[in-house]
Amino acid sequence: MTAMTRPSTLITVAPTGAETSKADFPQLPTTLPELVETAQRCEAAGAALVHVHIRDDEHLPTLDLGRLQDTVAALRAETTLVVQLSTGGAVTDPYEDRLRVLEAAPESCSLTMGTVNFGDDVFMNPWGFVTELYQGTQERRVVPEFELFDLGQVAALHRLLDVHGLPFGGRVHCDLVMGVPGGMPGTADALVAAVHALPDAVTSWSATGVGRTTLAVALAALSKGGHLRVGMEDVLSFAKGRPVQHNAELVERAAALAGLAQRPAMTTAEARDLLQVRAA
Ligand code: KMH
Ligand code: ZN
Repeated sequence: MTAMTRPSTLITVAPTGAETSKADFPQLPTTLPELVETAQRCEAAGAALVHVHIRDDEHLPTLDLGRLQDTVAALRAETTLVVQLSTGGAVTDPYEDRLRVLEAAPESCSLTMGTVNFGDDVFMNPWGFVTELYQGTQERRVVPEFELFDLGQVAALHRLLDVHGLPFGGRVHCDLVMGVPGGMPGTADALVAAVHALPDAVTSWSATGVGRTTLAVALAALSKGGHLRVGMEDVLSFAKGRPVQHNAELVERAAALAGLAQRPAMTTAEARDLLQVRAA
């Protein structure tokens, strides 16, 4: 009998986001030293990729290019994590600032495949912006992670790949962002539907469930062979009545679930190979 080898699990940590305020949640990492400390602890706990939103001196979301460059440099110096900058930013960020994120030369960036209601706001990603950003990633050799908030965005990913070809590196990695009010629900049924609709060119996918959908989505993702994203961008409660104290707690739990599924957390070297990011 031959032993069956199971692939390992890419754990992405999204430690900060753009929506939660420092005043409401002081343990949110918003300064560069806090972000670096968080990244180091999360790497030790099993994370291989960090999805980064940064804040200014007032702890408000910013896409300031100098700060982004300093952040990429610090994370590269202090961790071996794959560094992914958010091009989503905050719902108020102008398109020009979101496009300029690529100038900070991350290995990876997020790229959302369409406009979606986002709670009481609207997260704007019209087709022209999506294609301009995608072509920018191809020119600058940045590996995009396609963020999919609903099934319509999966259809848009088919269209993008058909019209503009494969990303830099040749791999197609997606992240299902589930449970956002306005997007697809964070359920196993929705996850299965989205996974079945993915283009054949997709080589890997992760999923994250916002808020109380976090565990249902993580368990469904592992069952369907997907990878995991966790972090305080997406969830602030570890359990009912128990706020998250540190992003590493969420990574540790994700790594434990992946271990139970016999698909342990992958190393950062394995993540680089999976995503085919360019050499730093
Ligand atoms: N903050 C949201 C409006 C991304 O990082 O690309 C967008 C977001 C997605 O978080
Ligand atoms: Zn984000």
